[in-house]
Parts: sequence; structure tokens; C-alpha cells
Amino acid sequence: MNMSAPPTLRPVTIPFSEIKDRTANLSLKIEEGFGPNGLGIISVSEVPGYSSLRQNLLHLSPRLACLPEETRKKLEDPDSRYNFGWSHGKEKLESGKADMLKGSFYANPVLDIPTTEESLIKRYPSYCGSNIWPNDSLPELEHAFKALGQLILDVGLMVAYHCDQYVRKGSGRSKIEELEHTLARSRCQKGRLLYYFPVDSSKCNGKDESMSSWCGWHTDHGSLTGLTCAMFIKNGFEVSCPDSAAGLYIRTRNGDIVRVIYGKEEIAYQIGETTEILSQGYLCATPHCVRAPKGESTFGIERSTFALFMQPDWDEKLNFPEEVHIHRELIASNHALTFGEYSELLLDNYEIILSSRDQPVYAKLMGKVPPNSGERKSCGIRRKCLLMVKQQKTRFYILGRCVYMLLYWEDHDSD
Ligand SMILES: O=C(O)CCC(=O)C(=O)O
Ligand SMILES: [Fe+2]
Repeated sequence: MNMSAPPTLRPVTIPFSEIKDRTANLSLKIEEGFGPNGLGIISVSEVPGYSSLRQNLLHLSPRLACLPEETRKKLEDPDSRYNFGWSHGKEKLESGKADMLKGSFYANPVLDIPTTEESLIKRYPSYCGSNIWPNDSLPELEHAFKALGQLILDVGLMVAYHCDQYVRKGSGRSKIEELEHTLARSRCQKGRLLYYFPVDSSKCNGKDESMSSWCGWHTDHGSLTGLTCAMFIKNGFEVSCPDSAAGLYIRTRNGDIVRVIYGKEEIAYQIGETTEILSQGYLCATPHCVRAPKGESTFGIERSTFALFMQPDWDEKLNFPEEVHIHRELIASNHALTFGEYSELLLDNYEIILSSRDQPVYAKLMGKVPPNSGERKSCGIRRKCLLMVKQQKTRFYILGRCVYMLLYWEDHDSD
């Protein structure tokens, strides 16, 4: 058995001066990064002002995580299924256990109150809710979060413009939804400040060889995810990670697993599920996970990073084309859903999908890896009941089809 470690690769890097140029033809670079032989991730370098905005925000996550428990509790928002404000222990690991390894702070970096319409807030709570800022306990967070989120969004829209050029030329399809405009008119941008708690002395020499020991395999369900290079911290000081195997892993479209590294000064962008849907499968969502560091020297190491999920508006219609197989177990091809409906459906079903590991659904997902962690959440008894009803309906439908076929054959025989 070949036990060699996956290779470490750098993504294609495009300088800011090129990505902002709408007359530049970057199709070859987009192809190299996001095309069939690419890693599914690219990075943008030399973005003015980026470095200090990254530093400012990433230093705040340990401070947020060590606020008193009752202060953090006030920053939680169960109504949005913890998709705004502080979230810890609400998401599930691949094992099905509550994820206590990391805490997240979610906010829309562009709009504090995306809508005041009650019916929308009820229907799409994970996007239509309002931001919650720790104005008394960590007042710097709001500005630092919004400034970095807005910059990653602005550069991401430039990446989206060049993706559109590439898709239009390459696919020969003129009716493809434009990513840039879809994202520019969206009220659904979501930033996630991630804090990975210090590596525990009892675990750092443990047997967990898994690549996804810090964050499970998934594809993000937005369109494009902007990612900062993570910061490792020990006792309040930035350190370099002592384990060279730790960090972000990606499964390429060829099925290879690679560890991906990029510079602190670069913003990385990877493809999410709705880009695959909107481009009718021309660009594909990038499966990824995060591996925790191991070994004596990693004890006490924390990790701070930021992801911006750039996603369509909750009202934006997604047509699920024949050639795209994303969440086919939940959504039939040629079906149309709004992005808001799509997200809530995935949130409703995530726990069920995870708990069905020995069933074809899970196997299918593992072929294409489990859904987004960004917004995977627990679901209540009501939803479990609904899913059981759906499963029963499917069984009755299949039973009905079998009876029909038997009867048909009998008729056929008697002819
Ligand atoms: O921690 C990371 O580097 C990636 C996090 C991630 O994939 C996510 O939040 O969806
Ligand atoms: Fe992700």
C-alpha cells in the first residue's frame, strides 16, 4: 500500500493589477486554476491594504473565543440556526459528534440588516437575520470584520468577472448565468471568522491520522469562497506551524488529494456549489478539508482564519441542470429552487445525511464528499419527522412502481 503523503502545491497566483483589468485575457490562468486539470483554487497577490486588514481581524478571534461564557452566549442566534454571531458546538463533525474543535463568528460584512420583512426572516433565517456585534466586549471586531470582508468581496467580484469570460468562451453557451452580476446584486454575503481551539496535549500525539481532523471534507454551497492564509498563534504570539502536514487539503477534479499552501499576502478563492450549478457544470465545486497539526511541539497551538462565502441572493433562482449532480439525493435535475430554499434545504438535511453513513446517500456524497461545513447545522425533531415522512413516501412510490410493473407484465404475458 502506498502510504506516501499527498503532495504540497501552490495555486495559480494572479497579481491584483491583472485581475482588476477588465481588458486582460486571463482565461488561460483561470483554466489552469479552475479548469479540469486545476486545483480548484487560485490566489490573488499584491492586493493593496490587504495585509494589515488580515492581521487586524485574525488577531481578534482568540480574544473573541476567550470572552466569558455568558458574553459569548449573548452573541448566539438560535433563530438563524447559529448563522449569525457566535457558534460553538452547534455544528457536527464527520463522526456525527458536536464540533467542539472550533468556534465561528458569522456576519454579513456588507449589510447589518438585509431585510426587515418578517416573512422573509422566517423563511430564510440564515440569511435574512441581522448581524450581532460584540459592541461592549470586543468593539474592534465590527470594523475589522467588515473591512476585510468588503475587500475580499471586491477582489472576488473581479475573479468572478474573469470566470464569466472563461466560461462564456469555453462552453460556447450564451445563456449561462453571469457569476459577477449574480454576486454583485446579492444581499447574502456571509463572512466566517474561524477560531480553532488550542491543540490538546492528550490529542497532539493521538492516532488521528485523518486528513480532515480539524474540518471535515465538504464543498461550500455558495459560489466563490475567499480565504485568508491561516494564522497560527501560541500564548498570544503568532508562530509558524510546526507540523508541515497540517492545513488545507483539496481534492482536485482528477481525484488527487493535495495539500495547498499560499502566502500570507495572498487571498485564495475556491469554487462553491452554486457556481457549478450556474455554469451548468463547466466550473466545479472544490472539495476541501483541514488537517490539525500533530506532535509534541504543536501542543497549545491555535489557528485563526477567515472565509467569505460569496453567494447568490436568497431570491436568485437556481436551475439544476441535467449534467450537475450536486445533492441529487435531495434535488431532482431540471428542478428550480431559490438560493434561499436551497440553503435551508441543505441545513434541514445535513444531520440526516451524516447519520446515514451506511446508506447509498452517504456513499454518493463520499464520492463527491459531504456538504458545506460553512453552514452545516443541527436540525430539530420536526425536521427529522419530515424526512421520515419523505422517506416513507419514497418507499410507497417505489412499491407502487413495482406493483405497476408486475401488473403490466401480466397484461403483457396475456396478450
Ligand atoms: O479553516 C479553513 O481553512 C477552511 C474553512 C472552511 O472550509 C469553511 O469554513 O468552509
Ligand atoms: Fe469550506
